[in-house]
Amino acid sequence: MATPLEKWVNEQSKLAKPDKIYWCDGSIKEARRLIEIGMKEEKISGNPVFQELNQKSWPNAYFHRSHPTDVARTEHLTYVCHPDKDVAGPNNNWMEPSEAKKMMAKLSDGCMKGKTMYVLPYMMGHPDSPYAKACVQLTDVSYVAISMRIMTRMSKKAVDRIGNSDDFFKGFHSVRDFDPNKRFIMHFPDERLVWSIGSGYGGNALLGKKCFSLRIASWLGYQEGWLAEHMVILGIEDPQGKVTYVAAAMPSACGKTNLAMLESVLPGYKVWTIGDDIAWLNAGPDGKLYAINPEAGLFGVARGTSMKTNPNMMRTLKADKFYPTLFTNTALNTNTNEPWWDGIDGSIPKNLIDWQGNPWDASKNSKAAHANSRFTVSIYNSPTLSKEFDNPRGVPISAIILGGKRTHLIPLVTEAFDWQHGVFLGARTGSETTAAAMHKEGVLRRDPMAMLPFCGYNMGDYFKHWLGMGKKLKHPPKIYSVNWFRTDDNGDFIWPGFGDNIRVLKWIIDRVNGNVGANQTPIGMIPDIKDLALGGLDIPKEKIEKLFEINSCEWKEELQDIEKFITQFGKHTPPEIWQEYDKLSKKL
Ligand code: SAT
Ligand code: MN
Repeated sequence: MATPLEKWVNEQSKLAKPDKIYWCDGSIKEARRLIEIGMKEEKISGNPVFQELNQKSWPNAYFHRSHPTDVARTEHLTYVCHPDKDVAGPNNNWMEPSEAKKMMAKLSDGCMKGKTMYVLPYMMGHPDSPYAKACVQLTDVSYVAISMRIMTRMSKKAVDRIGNSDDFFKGFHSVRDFDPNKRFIMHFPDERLVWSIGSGYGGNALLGKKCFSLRIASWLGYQEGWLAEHMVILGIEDPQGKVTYVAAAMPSACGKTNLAMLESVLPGYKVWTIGDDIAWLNAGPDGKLYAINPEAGLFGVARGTSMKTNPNMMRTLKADKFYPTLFTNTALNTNTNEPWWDGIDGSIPKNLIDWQGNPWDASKNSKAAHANSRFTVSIYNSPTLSKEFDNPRGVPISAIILGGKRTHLIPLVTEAFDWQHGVFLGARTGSETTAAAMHKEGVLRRDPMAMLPFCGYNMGDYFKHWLGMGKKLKHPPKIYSVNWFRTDDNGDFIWPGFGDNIRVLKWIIDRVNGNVGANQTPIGMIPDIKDLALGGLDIPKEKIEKLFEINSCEWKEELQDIEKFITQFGKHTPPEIWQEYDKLSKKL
C-alpha cells in the first residue's frame, strides 16, 4: 500500500510528466552527483546550471547564473489563497483556491517533460524539536535541489517522521520555461501547500524558506498560538561570559545576515549566530519566549560583503567543509575563476564578466554583479555558530529588535514602554525598499515587523495575535526599534553600522539586565548618550545627538502615513493599536 506521501508524489508526477523521478537522501555523495548533473546535463538559457569555481580559494564553491528575468522575489505574482479573501487581508494578493488550482494545474501540465523530478524530503527545525515540521518539495532543477539541501535539514528522517500520515507540508515547484508572465507563487495555507511555477529564485523557489516558514507557518502560528517571524536570532556574550539571546526583524537586504555574524569592535563582547532570516517563536513552559531557526543555511546578499563589513561571513564562505557553497549572479573574474561583487576586498579585477556572462565594461555604468546577487552556504560553515543552534528547545529571547531602513526620522535605538507599545512600534515600522524584490529601490513603505511580504493572513489579525502572545508570556522580552541608516545633511550615513552595531546591542542587553537607565521621549525610551559605549568612534557629539533627534514636524507627516496604513485593515486592527496611535499623536 502506498503511503499518503507516495500517493501525492505519484499524482504530481502524473501532472508534471517528468522523464525520471529521483528521491533525494541529502547525502554528500548525492550532492556531488547533483552538482555534476548541473554542470554537465542541465542548462538554463543555454548556460550550465553550475560552474565550478576556483577550488583553492573558494573550496566547494559553484557558480550559478539565473535566467535574466529571474533575479529577485516577485511579490506581485505571489498569492495567498484562503477560501475567504478577508482572511488574506489587503496585505496579500488573493485568488479563490479552486480557481488558483485550475490555473496552476494548466500551467503545470507536462512542465517536467524531458526533466528529472527531484523529491526533496526535509525538516524545518531540528528533527528532535517539538516545533519542527516535516516537509516535502518537488522540483525540476538541480540548483533548487542543492540549495534546499544547504538551506534545510534534508534526509530520510523527514520521510520516517511523515510515515503513514498526511501531516506534512507539500511544495510543488517547477521552473517551467521561466516565462515571467507565467510565474506564480501560490499558497494554500489550509492545505499546507505551496505551488510555485516559473522561477528558480530563492524566496520563490526554495519553498521551505519564505513560502512555508513564514507565509504558511505564520498562519499555523496564528491558529496554534506561536509566531513565525522574519528575524535573525543571535546570542550576545559579555566579558563575564553571560550570553543574552535576542531576535531581530529587518526587511530583506537591510543587514540581517551582517547582524547575525557581527564581529564586535568592543573588547570582550562576542556574537553567536543561531539564524539570519527566520525565527519560530513559542512560549516555553517557564513563561519565556523561545526561538528556533527552522533553517540550516544562509541565503545572503553578496554585494557589500567583505572582510571589513562581515569578516565572519567571508570566513564562512571560504570554509573548507563538505557542504557545497553557491554563488548566484555575481560577476566572475575570468583570470582566476573567482566570484566578484561590489564591495568585496581588493581592487576591481581586469577581466570580469558580468552576471549575465558578458565582458564587463566599467565605463558603461552597468553593474558587474547583480544588485541582488546571493550566496547560499551551510550555517555549519560559520565560525560564529552558537552551540545552541541544534538545541531542539531553542533559546530564550530577552529582547526583540524591530528595524527598518530609514534615512530620516527614526532614532538609532528606542525601547518600547511595554509589550503593547512594542507591538505598535513594530506595526508602524516603515522601510525604504531594497533590491531583494522586483520593485523600485529606496521607496518608503510600511513594513510591520519586516513581515509585509510574508504574513500569510490579514495583518490586522496578525497585530492582534502579537498582542495575545505578550499576554501569554510571564516574562515577555523587551521590544526595541533600531535604525542604522540615518543620514546627515550631505546624505552620508551617520552611524558606521556593521561591527559597531555591537554598541547598540550592548545598550540593549544592559537595559534587559537592568544595568542602565533610559530617557523618556514621546516615541519611547532612548539612551542617555553617556550610557552608550562610544569609545574609539570618531563621530562628533552633534552627529550622535542627531541620531536621536525627534522632529515633531516630520513625525506629523509620518503619523498620517501610519494612520493610512493601519486604516486599511479595518475592523481587523485591534483597538490597542489605535490606543497607542492616539497616545503618540497626543504626545507629539
Ligand atoms: O526571499 S529570499 O529569502 O529569497 C531573500 C529575501 O528577500 O529575504
Ligand atoms: Mn529575508
